[in-house]
Amino acid sequence: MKDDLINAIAELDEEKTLQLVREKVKNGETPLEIVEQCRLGVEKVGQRYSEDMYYLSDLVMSEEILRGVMEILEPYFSVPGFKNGVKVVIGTIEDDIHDLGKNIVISLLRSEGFEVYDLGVDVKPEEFVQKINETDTGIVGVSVVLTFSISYVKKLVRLLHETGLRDKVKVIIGGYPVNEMIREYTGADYFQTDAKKAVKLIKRIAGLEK
Ligand code: B12
Repeated sequence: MKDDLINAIAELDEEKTLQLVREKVKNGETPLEIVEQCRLGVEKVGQRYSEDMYYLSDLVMSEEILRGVMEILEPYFSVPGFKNGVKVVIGTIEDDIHDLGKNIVISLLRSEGFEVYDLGVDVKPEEFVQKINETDTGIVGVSVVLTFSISYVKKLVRLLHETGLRDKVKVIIGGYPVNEMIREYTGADYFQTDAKKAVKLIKRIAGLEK
């Protein structure tokens, strides 16, 4: 993978980033390959922020750049004419407002025909449970990017047990910090930090793929 796009984002060079994205699309790179390079770029922004090289305003800038990228790529995640009949409830957990990753996963799921209920950001565990009940959905995706919000995912799983829904719902968590340890801690069924693999996993859970 070439580093030009990763570096343009890491340097917060909006013009160069958008130009590179347009070029890459023209040259036949897939939207997912491009998104992955962008993700690595914003990861560098995050690193620089933790090392006090960048300020909060720079994180905001990286968000703006990534939104511009997604505007260019959106038409390539086109929604097909068919629905695959599987519902997914998805949202970013309580106190967390990071939604760029979640929105990428949603675009991909919709492009595969899933019916996605997007609860947005800062979603309380109770709201997830309410939506799962209301829509009779068997798959819930939870995005958690801030480590201090992880405990709310655990609370969501506990609530699913308490409301008798646990056996009917598969819980998949995703987001920058998640790993097997966090999956185990929260009681979720699966974790995935790669949007493409996440969609494959959800298709498998739904019985659409082996
Ligand atoms: C952009 C950004 C912001 C933007 C968010 C914009 C937005 N609308 O999302 C803004 C500026 C608002 C922001 C604010 C803050 N941020 Co911030 N932010 C980032 C940054 C740079 C990039 C995040 C991002 O969008 N990545 C790109 C996406 C595509 O990647 P992703 O989220 O990992 O998603 C992928 C996968 O994880 C997966 N996935 C995602 N969701 C889901 C869901 C499911 C179900 C599945 C299966 C898969 C999946 O698919 C995606 C595509 O591959 C990160 C750095 C980093 N390394 O992540 C810091 C970072 C996450 N932020 C951080 C912090 C501290 C904050 C603030 C607290 C800063 C402050 N002092 O106010 C606030 C918190 C606000 C809040 N209450 O949530 C820290 C978190 C540290 C921690 N341990 O919790 C980070 C890691 C930076 C750092 N190194 O310190 N931030």
